[in-house]
Amino acid sequence: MKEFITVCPRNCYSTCTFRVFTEGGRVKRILPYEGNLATPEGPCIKGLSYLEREYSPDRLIYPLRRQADGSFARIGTDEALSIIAERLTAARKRRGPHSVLFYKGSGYSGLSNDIAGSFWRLFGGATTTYGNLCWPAGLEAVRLTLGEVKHNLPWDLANASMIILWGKNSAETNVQEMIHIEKARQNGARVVVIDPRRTLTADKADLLIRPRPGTDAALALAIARVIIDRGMADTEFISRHVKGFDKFASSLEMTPDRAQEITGIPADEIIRLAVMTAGAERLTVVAGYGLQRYTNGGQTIRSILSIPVITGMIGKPGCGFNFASLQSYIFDDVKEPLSYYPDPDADKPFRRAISMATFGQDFFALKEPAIEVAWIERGNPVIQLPGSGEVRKALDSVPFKVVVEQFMTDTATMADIILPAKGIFEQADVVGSYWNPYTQYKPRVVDPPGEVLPESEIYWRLAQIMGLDGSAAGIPAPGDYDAWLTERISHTPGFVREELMQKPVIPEQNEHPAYGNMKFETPSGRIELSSDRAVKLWGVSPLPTYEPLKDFGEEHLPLRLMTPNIASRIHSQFGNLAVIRSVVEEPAWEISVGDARRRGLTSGDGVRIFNSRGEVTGKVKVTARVRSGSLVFPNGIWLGEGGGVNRLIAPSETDMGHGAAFHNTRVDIEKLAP
Ligand SMILES: Nc1nc2c(c(=O)[nH]1)N[C@H]1C(S)=C(S)[C@@H](COP(=O)(O)OP(=O)(O)OC[C@H]3O[C@@H](n4cnc5c(=O)[nH]c(N)nc54)[C@H](O)[C@@H]3O)O[C@H]1N2
Ligand SMILES: Nc1nc2c(c(=O)[nH]1)N[C@H]1C(S)=C(S)[C@@H](COP(=O)(O)OP(=O)(O)OC[C@H]3O[C@@H](n4cnc5c(=O)[nH]c(N)nc54)[C@H](O)[C@@H]3O)O[C@H]1N2
Ligand SMILES: [Mo]
Repeated sequence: MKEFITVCPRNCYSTCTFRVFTEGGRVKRILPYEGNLATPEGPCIKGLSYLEREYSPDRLIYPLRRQADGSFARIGTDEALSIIAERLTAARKRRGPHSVLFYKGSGYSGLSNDIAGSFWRLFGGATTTYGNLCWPAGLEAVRLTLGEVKHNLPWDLANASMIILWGKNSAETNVQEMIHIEKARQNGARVVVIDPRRTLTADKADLLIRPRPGTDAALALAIARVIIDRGMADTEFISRHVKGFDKFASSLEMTPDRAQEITGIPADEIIRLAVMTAGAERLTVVAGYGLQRYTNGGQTIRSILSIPVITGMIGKPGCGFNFASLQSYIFDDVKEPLSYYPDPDADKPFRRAISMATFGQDFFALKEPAIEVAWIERGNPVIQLPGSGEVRKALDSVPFKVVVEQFMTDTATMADIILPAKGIFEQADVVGSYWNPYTQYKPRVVDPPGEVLPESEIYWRLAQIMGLDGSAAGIPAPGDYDAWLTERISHTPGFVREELMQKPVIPEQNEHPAYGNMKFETPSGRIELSSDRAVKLWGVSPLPTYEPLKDFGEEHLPLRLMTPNIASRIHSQFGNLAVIRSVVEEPAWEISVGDARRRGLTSGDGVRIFNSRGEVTGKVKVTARVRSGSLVFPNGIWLGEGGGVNRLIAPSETDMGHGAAFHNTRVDIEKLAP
């Protein structure tokens, strides 16, 4: 058997390194790679399922074309590309390049993704999206405060004496982080989880605090106030490194009593937590992404970040604020979250952009030219975008749609032509991570099955058919792809390319502890508790504040809908595989015991969940793990399996960063007539 060291390119914190073995040109085995200190125990169940995913009988391996009766039939690659080229050229000729929509999701990470951008530039531009469904409110909050988005090495968590997992469910969404949290616990650290739900992560913690969803800023600001009032702030650190502390301190009207009213957490518990936090020798606050998917998400993250700042827990081992660390992206500038910043119009006239968070309404507001061709890759917008009812209508109105996909997803079923997408083992690439500090090389391990082409080759061939010079535009010819990749990774100082091609590498410029040199890339060069930039860019207060959630006319509905991520999937991926199906329960709508009793619901009942946007049906599960006043259903479930939660979710942006405020949603639930 031949052995390779490779990496999982999914949009996930862990970005696990693993060893893969091939024999006779087929993938045979997957084993851990201990050399990556962040992910030494090997991939999760999804990583192990790549054996099945690669050879799944459901995988799309030939181009398909929609027939008059709506079904799909196989066509040749040349024919498929010729039809697409013709439609693209015709649309551009008639109404200009902005009549083509290029939509990319987060389904695959790697430098090769840049080739799509090269193609659409060469084409003359396109209509595309700005913002991001995932994390931008928090990214922006960290950037406003600390200047850059980075944190200590993942295994440095073991040095913390107190860890607050604030709205992060590592046991499901970053399983590898649990290794380092467990080490910290063995070293005597206290672990606190703050989450409205009792999560699998909470089961492993010393303390669980369950605020009402969307109220964490009130909790954080009350904690800050107690710390300051009791003289427990680190005044020396503050005077040397922090801008706006006095303003912040005098703005703090959030008493524990007031926070109790807002969050539902008893005032004395808030005071106890504040004292424990301020007394910690080495505090690391790990904030997840779920709690910034609200209309107040950015301000919430700024409020939480104020705690390690006023206690001087920045720039030291075992300390810090872990939201994301972008230090492994040394070959790319993580363009998407940055694309609006500092200049939202930098890319004009190349692109006309609509917001991802409000895709449906923005689409219909587009004036000349209307969209004639849509190209969708690496994403499943029909179920993953908020307001998915409008999204479907929008795509329905597009005369010609191309979807590049591995499986027959809900989005792929809307295509006119489906091009089969590459699997993880079929093209070399370089993959960064927002948690794992290593930059990683992903070798080509096997040939693609059937007529699968990587996007780089699809674009190169299309350019050829359209009479465009792909090579000059940075789209490598099929035989030149490896040279293209090598070239991309050859000019970065402090980086050894040969080493990278053998094993994961932590770039020399990785700063640990993060911000250890106490230089902050903010306008003042200090940590900014008060930020003029926040006012200028996003129209929020210069200080962290608690802002009540917007309810979009649904105030009368009693339950808040939370749609977290689960261990067995990455969003809408993996749930179709037999090995995954064999270990997970059917998804159900989780409700608290009290809320269930008031409605006469028992586990297993058929239910209807509704608000003014529409309704979804499914089965209910009554559980003490959900807080009263909320309803929980995972995102990423396919329509045929009872998914479609995003139909109930209003398209709306977060307060900063152009994220999607998925969790503001209010709903009610009732039993279906038997
Ligand atoms: N297995 C698996 N791993 C994944 C993913 C996946 O789908 N599956 N997705 C990857 C991606 S793209 C992302 S963005 C990350 C997301 O991973 P996480 O950051 O963990 O995000 P979520 O699951 O959305 O939310 C985490 C927790 O926030 C809680 N939460 C929701 N609202 C609030 C609130 O108002 N306050 C507080 N305190 N907590 C709240 C939820 O109950 C949930 O337990 O995971 C990545 N890793
Ligand atoms: N209600 C609700 N909705 C949410 C969220 C939430 O918390 N609640 N979370 C949001 C978040 S954080 C995220 S990141 C998004 C994720 O939403 P998307 O970005 O749409 O990602 P996925 O659902 O993972 O779908 C990715 C698709 O890419 C395909 N794919 C994989 N590899 C390749 C490849 O190499 N080439 C091509 N062409 N395709 C490939 C996969 O088969 C899959 O169908 O969902 C968001 N939606
Ligand atoms: Mo995400």
